[in-house]
Amino acid sequence: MTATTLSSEQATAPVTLSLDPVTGVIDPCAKREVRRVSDLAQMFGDTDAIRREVEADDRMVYEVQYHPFLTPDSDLALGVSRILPGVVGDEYHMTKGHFHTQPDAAEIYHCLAGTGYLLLQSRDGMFEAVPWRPGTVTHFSAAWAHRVVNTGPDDLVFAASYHWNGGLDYAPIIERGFRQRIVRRDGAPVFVDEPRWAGAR
Ligand code: S6P
Ligand code: ZN
Repeated sequence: MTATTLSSEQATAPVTLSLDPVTGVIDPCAKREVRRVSDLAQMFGDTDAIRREVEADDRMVYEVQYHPFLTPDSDLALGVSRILPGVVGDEYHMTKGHFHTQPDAAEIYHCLAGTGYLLLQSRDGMFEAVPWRPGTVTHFSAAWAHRVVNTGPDDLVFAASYHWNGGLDYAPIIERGFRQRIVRRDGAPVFVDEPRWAGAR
């Protein structure tokens, strides 16, 4: 193999940042977003609980810190999400969930702290729930919508390595949701079928 030397024009300087696996804080952080109960009004199932929560204090469900490592030849990015423990109604806190619109926009999720599930679903309804604990790493292609659910007593923190320009499609999730929801029954997580998928194969 021949060694290749990049010219100064081709070379892009490496970038290093710090990530606290417990708090999910990254430094530097280019952008931070907070998602509250009202932002998830189309995702959680219990509309009365959503209304009560929004009228009370519309609390935070999760936050995401992003850092895109944009270079002339790469759009790789890091996103670190921290999902607080808790429920809305009896449904555990979770991310909205989305597909990527670019067919080659795969993603890797790394669980850093907390416990829960990664829900994966294809557009034609294949469904998988991956149990998650610190150290679990899951790769999925753009064919899979992805949502993380925190079923534990502590914050669930995970890092996402993905393509900044991969495109986000929330519409199928708003329309029909995932095939199963995770609810708290007698203090423990239980999977229940989503009625909008009833009768589907
Ligand atoms: C981006 C990646 C994550 C999520 C974040 C919030 O492709 O999957 O950074 O944006 O976990 O999830 P959501 O579903 O609210 O965008
Ligand atoms: Zn994604």
